[in-house]
Amino acid sequence: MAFDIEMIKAVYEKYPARIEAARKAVGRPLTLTEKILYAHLTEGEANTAYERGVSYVDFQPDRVAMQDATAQMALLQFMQAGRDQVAVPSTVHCDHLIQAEVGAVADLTKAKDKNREVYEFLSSVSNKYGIGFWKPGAGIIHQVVLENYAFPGGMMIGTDSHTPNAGGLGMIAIGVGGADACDVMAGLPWELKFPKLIGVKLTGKLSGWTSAKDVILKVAGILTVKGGTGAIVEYFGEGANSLSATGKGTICNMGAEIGATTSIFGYDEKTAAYLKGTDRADIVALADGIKEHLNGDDAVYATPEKYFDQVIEINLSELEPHVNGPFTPDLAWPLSKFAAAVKENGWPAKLEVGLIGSCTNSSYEDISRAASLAQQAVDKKLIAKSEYTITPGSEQVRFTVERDGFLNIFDQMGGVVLANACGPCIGQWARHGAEKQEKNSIITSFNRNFAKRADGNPNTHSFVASPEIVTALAIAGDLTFNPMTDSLTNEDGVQVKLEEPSGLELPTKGFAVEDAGYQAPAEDGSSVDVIVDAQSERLQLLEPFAPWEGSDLTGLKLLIKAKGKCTTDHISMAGPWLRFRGHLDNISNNMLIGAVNFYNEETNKVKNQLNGEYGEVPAVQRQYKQFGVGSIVVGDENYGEGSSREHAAMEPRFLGVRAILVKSFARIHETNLKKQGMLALTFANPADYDLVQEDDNIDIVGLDSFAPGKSLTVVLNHADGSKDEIKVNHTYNAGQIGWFKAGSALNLIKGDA
Ligand code: MIC
Ligand code: SF4
Repeated sequence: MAFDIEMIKAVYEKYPARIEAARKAVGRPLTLTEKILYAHLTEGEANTAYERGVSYVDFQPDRVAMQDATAQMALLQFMQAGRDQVAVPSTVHCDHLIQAEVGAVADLTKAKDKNREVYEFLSSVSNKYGIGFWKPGAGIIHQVVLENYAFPGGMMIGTDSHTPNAGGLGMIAIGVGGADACDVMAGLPWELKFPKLIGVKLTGKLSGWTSAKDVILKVAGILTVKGGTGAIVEYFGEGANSLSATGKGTICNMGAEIGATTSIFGYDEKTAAYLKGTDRADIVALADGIKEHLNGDDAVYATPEKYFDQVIEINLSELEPHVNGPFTPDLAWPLSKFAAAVKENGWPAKLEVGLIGSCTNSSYEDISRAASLAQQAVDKKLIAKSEYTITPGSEQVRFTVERDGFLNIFDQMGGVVLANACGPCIGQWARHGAEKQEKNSIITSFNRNFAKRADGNPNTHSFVASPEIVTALAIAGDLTFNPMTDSLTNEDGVQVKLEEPSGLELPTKGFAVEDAGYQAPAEDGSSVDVIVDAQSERLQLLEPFAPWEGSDLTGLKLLIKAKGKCTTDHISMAGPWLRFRGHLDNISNNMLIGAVNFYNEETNKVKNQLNGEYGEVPAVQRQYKQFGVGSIVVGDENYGEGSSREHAAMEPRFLGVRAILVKSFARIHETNLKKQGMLALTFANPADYDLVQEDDNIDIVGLDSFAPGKSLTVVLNHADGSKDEIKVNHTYNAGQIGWFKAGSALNLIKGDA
């Protein structure tokens, strides 16, 4: 489990020379983001001044992390790549497949039994190829990575969109699809379009009810769910240095909700304290040696407008607690305005459940501050009106907060401790009564709140706030309660107020754990067998996708024109479908079932153009496949927002969809489509979305001269014999066009194995 100090040393050794060369190449002071990126160029890449938002650059990440729901597909691809061992330190974390029902112990036992086949597969592949394996119960990927592997100035990719959590410790950590992870584990460079840079200057200091979570809730309100697309967000200023390392992690984690490539903080005393607290003083010793490279240059932070593409300033001393939602994480309400919003919009004011923890907010600081409120509830004879759950992010945190008495306090307040796993955050929640689809409200300290995400009920209004606010609102059982101003009536009929929360950034007695849940791989895994049962409904070996046939694509049927928000949760739903993440054929039965059909405003009901009847999206598409008819999916803005799950790209590819044509894409999803050999296209004129009609037969013309920067033509042949010819754009570079032609990126790697 030990992090690789030799690897970190080797990374740091490269820093001075590389930073000097980079500074020379760009001819000006550097941001922290640029330093880390330039320090991680592949050996062959000359230091040139890369153009932000334009140049594709090859990087050499130091680590790869995968979680169980995405690792299955990543590793099924890696198994085809023809390598004996992974080329960089990599880990697998079993966290997504554990369903929350009654409480940690029972739920974990049940999950181990139900998911045995998948865990055995992941554990044996890890063992064989030299990958560290974190067993179910060990914790959620991002928390375990923060505690064990993240280091300042490092670069990591992870098959989960919240991988940026490690930015709290000064690492460039980026969420990717499994195919990208597969490349890096196979020793290939990792390609990224050089990002734009957003600077967030933090001044002042947090106090009272406000916490680090409120910084990102506020930023989400400013930038919206697509405002960070293609950009890295760098935080700096005295306010940044005042935040705990785990608080910084929370902010970086939720940068995923604004579509940012990643977010990052510089190395400071809080980083060092957390590294020491998690038994990594030797990293501190090394980092101190190259300190000046682990922050942006002073000149950059003095006049940030000159160096960042956009600058936002937030004064922490004036920041109010926020509540964001429902249904989207960027609908930001300062606490003082939230009660009125609840009333005006008719959202259910009665709060059913408050859920704290998850990968976003389960640090020692979060738990201790929430527990200070729970303790007050007990002392002041307040009975929590809502149900209340606590999801620890790792066994180390859980063990420590239990030792320090916090779990006992939650217990007295009626809270239920769930397993160290994703649970309700990803719809792994057997919420009793959810099937009745009643209108209700919940509030979480998680990061996402898309419709149906937590419990499958489209009428659950889910809000996001800090663990402190979640706890206070759960005690009140009322969304319109403002703990800063309002009182509550206790069991004796007395009016009482909750005092400001208080807590500790790090445990005074240090962290402790009995069994962290780590399994090291075999030194030599060549004799380890990986077994995939051909009859399995959960795992299926992959068959390569067919290469491009060499001609234009004509006569494509419109499968669906998706209206409005179409996240990866709409394209490939999680919750009950997580069980099929290792079986492409079976999981394809959820393809686009959550997307809203533009023509009838319904989900999972599209016109089958072969017989004119309406059917479920996967079934209609399977019929097109059966008859060898290609199809196309049309979508709106920020298509594929949210998760890194490449199933959202592989399912349409597998079922014979030939192209996805949208107003704009979310970054990870666009790359996932390209990797799987799919055409990912955008309307040159977004208004052309309106020209697409339900019965269209669609041609994509110009593929014989498919080239970087050159638009293609789409012909919409309408049912009445008329047609529209429109221009569509793409962002494929030469290498990516190679993936399209070969049928997938993997087909090319195999070729050179
Ligand atoms: C999520 O938060 O949506 C997930 C589940 O962690 C996903 C990964 C997945 O779909 O497996 C993510 O964020 O990438
Ligand atoms: Fe798990 Fe939720 Fe974090 Fe995703 S956001 S890794 S589902 S806890």
